[in-house]
Amino acid sequence: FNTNSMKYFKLTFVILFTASHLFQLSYAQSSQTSKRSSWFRDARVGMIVHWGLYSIPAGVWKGKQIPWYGEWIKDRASISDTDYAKLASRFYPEKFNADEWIRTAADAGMKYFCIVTKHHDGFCLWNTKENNDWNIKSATPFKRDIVKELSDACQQHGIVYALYYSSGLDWHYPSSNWPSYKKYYYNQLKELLTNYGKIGYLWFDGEWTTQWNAKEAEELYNYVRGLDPEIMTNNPKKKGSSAFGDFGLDEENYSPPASDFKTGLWERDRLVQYNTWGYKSWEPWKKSADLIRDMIDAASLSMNFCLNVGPKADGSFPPQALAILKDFGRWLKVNGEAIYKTKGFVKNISINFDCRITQNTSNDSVWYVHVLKWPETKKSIKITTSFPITSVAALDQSILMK
Ligand code: JFZ
Repeated sequence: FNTNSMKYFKLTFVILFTASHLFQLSYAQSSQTSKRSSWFRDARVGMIVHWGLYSIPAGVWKGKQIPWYGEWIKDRASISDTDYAKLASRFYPEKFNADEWIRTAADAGMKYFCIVTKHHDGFCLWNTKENNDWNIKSATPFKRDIVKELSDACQQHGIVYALYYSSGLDWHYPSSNWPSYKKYYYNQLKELLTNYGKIGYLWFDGEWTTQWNAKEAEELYNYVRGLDPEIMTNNPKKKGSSAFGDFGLDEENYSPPASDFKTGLWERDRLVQYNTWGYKSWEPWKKSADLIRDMIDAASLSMNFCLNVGPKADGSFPPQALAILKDFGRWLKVNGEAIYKTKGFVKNISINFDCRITQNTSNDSVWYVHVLKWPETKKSIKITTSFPITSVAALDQSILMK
């Protein structure tokens, strides 16, 4: 090398590095305002469903209540591969009706619907060609392609369809053999992104596993955007961050600090039962009012709110979940204007009460004040603004939250 070629080499290297860095940044930044994410920013409310073989034991194994997430029961109760595989031959959800599920979601005010296509147990809810012994078609007597039926129903009801996929963690396909696993899961993602209609976002999971790293995550993101340039994904490097990919997740039990929500797009996920995403027969249920307050708080931080429901093994929604969904529907029917197509982080308004404020995205001069707990009779709510208010109106006279 003479000094000239050395300089040239170094310079080339620096330029390439900067370029790829800028490329990622422009992806991340553009998603906050781009047309690609407009459905996500407008929607504000969605639903995610964890449903699979783990819904059969529903949190109980050999007569014992197994703590923690129901979808983790194979791990938490140390169930052998053989015993777990036996669940597949029992999976026959005779009450499953995609149209009914999506109608229920739409009536509850949900604008998007995410299905767990493959959780950590590796079992696939669609007819994959990549896995011949461990999918709904090959391993269960049910045989119907659930991912397809839900896709059709979402299209029918005008609901955005989204997919969760455990990319980093698979107890069935040994991800310890990374090159082989990678080929396998890349092919599966291609199936999911080509055969199931328009997909709003892909939710990756399992980024804490040993084989996972930043390079794999970036490659994955570019691969998926290559298959569908319009798609959004959560951050495949770290779920609880919006620094990469298109949005970050504020998952129950794993909330990032509130200051993080100021940049990037976010989805807050909350559970209808405590400590489980998959249905558990014995886990207590939350109150609708608390979940609705969570949703309002999310909207006031410009975040989406996604409600998780775990259907029963027979394909029906538990009655407690249906009651919560009904409350969401009733509330959003009256107050939806203050949630959908709004933004948060409203400045220049202060209130002497426990309130959250949202602002109409298409009309900046409309604000919504959400009173989380209605004041006792004699107290009054004082709103102070740095600008004159021309009119004040209530969206609702009767109050659901007691
Ligand atoms: C993961 C899954 O393990 C869980 O079963 C569920 O599907 C949920 C949506 O995602 O749960 C985790 C696990 C680890 C973290 C967050 C969520 N984490 O370390 O931030």
